[in-house]
Amino acid sequence: LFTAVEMAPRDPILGLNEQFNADTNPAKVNLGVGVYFDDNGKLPLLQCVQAAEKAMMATPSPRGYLPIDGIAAYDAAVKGLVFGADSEPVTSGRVATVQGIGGTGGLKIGADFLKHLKPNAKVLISDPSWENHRALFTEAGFTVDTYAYYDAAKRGVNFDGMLASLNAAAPGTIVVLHACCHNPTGYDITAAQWDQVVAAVKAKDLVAFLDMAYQGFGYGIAEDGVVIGKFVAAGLDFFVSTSFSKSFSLYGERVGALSVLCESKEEAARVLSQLKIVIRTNYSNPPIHGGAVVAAVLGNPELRALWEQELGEMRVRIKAMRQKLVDGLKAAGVQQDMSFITTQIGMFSYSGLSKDQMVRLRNEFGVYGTDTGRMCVAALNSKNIDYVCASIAKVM
Ligand code: PLP
Ligand code: TYF
Repeated sequence: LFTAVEMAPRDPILGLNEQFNADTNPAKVNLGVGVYFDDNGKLPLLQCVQAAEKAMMATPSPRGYLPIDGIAAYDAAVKGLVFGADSEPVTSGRVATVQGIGGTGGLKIGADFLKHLKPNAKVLISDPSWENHRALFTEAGFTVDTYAYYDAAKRGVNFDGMLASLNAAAPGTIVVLHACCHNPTGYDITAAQWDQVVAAVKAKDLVAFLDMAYQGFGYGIAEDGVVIGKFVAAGLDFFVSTSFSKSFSLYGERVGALSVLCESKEEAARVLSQLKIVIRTNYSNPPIHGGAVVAAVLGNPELRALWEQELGEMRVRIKAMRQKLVDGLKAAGVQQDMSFITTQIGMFSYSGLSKDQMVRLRNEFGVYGTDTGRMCVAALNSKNIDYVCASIAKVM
């Protein structure tokens, strides 16, 4: 039966993890996968999460099936975070939100629904993008192409190219946009540029699919959500996937969501009914724990404040590590101006290092980043920063 099955390539990022785990170099540093570690190199278990879990354990609840679209309080909390609790889309009831298995699950529910809705549409992702965007939309049956995004020479976004790509897209094309903290480059477009993107999406009748995997890691929860308001103000219907993997440090609980903004409450009810079919035929209904924790935190003013504080601490620490990286590289003798690292935002830095340099970093120094030169600055800390800087300086 399986003789003709070919060996599939490893996931480029998760494959690196395996290689890192097998590395015996005691000085090794994993800047490959996008995971936030604290200054002690530990994966945080947020205080707000611990407090919510403690309260949940004090009154243990039975584990019946959840509704297909998940915990109602969770879905409501997601709507509030994404659109604003008192926003018109939420109060008018024209947002359909379903709990998803991580942000990836939210993306896949949206992709499967879109395949029914627009079977012949093409999908555009940024060049480059999170690799799973291409794989996920391809597996959902779409032809996936790219829109211009990264400009290596300029160390920033090729915005004219991005706009030209969008303006050249056929009506109905699905455009996957990183709402904030672009993965992998770390370069976001400005608020004024977002206005132009929104205008292009509207003028060309494109379908926007916003991926929000890092809300709160850029400038703050509300600040990072500003782009959503721009699409709402333009009167567009669109998709938003949410991930709490990073913002709650709940990676393995697989907590995410999909929200679809519709024209009316009645339309949202019809869309929701279709999203439920996608879910029902894939995994029936989502797991309880992660969604219950997030709903408990977001639904309690004290815990929510604690979450915002802890998320703020992660955000501030990442920014401090960016500055330390710039300063450390200079001190280690790197001649080139590396200050672009502090103009990037979120968990990643596109370092501009070549594949050869990244391979040397890995093999000679045990410093792991992707072949594309992406490094997770959220995994730097006061103990490994000097070693990382010295290692990069040697390969440069
Ligand atoms: N979208 C982007 C841009 C990401 O970087 C990630 C990474 O985790 C995801 C989606 C998926 O998030 P999750 O781990 O919650 O599935
Ligand atoms: O880009 C990253 O590193 C994170 C983690 O298939 C990740 O988004 C990487 C690969 C993958 C799932 C998550």
